Amino acid sequence: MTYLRRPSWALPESAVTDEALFLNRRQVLAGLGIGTAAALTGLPSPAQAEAGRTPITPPPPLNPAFADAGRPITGEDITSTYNNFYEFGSSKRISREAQRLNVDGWVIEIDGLVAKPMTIAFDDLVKQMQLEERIVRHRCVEAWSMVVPWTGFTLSQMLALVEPLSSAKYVRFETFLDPDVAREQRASWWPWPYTEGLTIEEAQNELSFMVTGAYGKELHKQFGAPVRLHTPWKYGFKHIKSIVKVTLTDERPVSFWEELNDSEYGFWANVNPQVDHPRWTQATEQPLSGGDRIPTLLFNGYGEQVAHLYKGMEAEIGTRLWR
Ligand SMILES: Nc1nc2c(c(=O)[nH]1)N[C@H]1C(S)=C(S)[C@@H](COP(=O)(O)O)O[C@H]1N2
Ligand SMILES: [Mo]
Repeated sequence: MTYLRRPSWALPESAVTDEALFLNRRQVLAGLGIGTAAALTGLPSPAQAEAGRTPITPPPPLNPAFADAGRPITGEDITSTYNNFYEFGSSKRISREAQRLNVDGWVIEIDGLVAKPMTIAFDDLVKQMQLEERIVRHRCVEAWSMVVPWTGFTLSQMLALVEPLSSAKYVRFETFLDPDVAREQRASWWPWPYTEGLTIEEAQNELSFMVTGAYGKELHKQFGAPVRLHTPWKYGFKHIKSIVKVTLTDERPVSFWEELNDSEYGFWANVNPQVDHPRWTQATEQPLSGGDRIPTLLFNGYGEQVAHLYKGMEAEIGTRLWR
């Protein structure tokens, strides 16, 4: 695919500036006793943004290993109106625009180096998976963070369905491509569709989660309905939304952000407070709920589960391996 370099105004750096302004405004409003920023900015109200998603019944059990994220859950009104979903625009305020997404009859293709490739309706896939709820931390590379109760199933369960061959070394994910629905996909400077990738070992790890719900409801469209990835030890851009295709391969996939700028958004993207982004510090982060910045943790605090995956790569800490 050919595309032009994205214009400088679309750089995430400007988004970071917006973010700081937004958070300050929230704090100011909170100080004045005025509810959410949305009330004054003409942005979608929480009720509008959350509309249309029905509660999941019966509620899937909370996995006791993920019952406490060590920080409070971030309000749904905040997380559902402050999103990164560039298909619908490069601002954080895409929750209303994202309601254009139609998830009825969603189909997922799973192919590549597998014994049983399949094209499966999302509804049929979910019925075969054991669902659970997990409360986990999310750290965006732009240095904001949140805690969300997601529901979904482990990626390893889904991979077991298709029986990966021993030659499969990586898993590549792809988001839908539909410029009529997602109008930013008409802009040629982005390498659409959005893609991401993991090693097979990362994909098989218990932390790699296919998210199909949030806050006890079917997944909000702006969160990447009907299904998105969550790998909580990695920066948020790995958490690809609205997945239509999963391919097992022996070649390391080049992801959307890596293709745009591999010196800032590498393949590994493990959260590491010691390796700054070229344009800002990663030592601390701003919770979306407001308040003071807090220290960022190595692997976002999930090292116990995943550090072993990177044994032997220690010498390269500080290089792009860890970005
Ligand atoms: N398809 C797609 N997936 C995506 C993105 C995107 O723009 N398009 N943004 C990523 C980034 S940078 C982050 S931080 C998270 C944001 O998830 P949230 O909006 O649910 O908080 O989604 C990730 N997944
Ligand atoms: Mo992000």
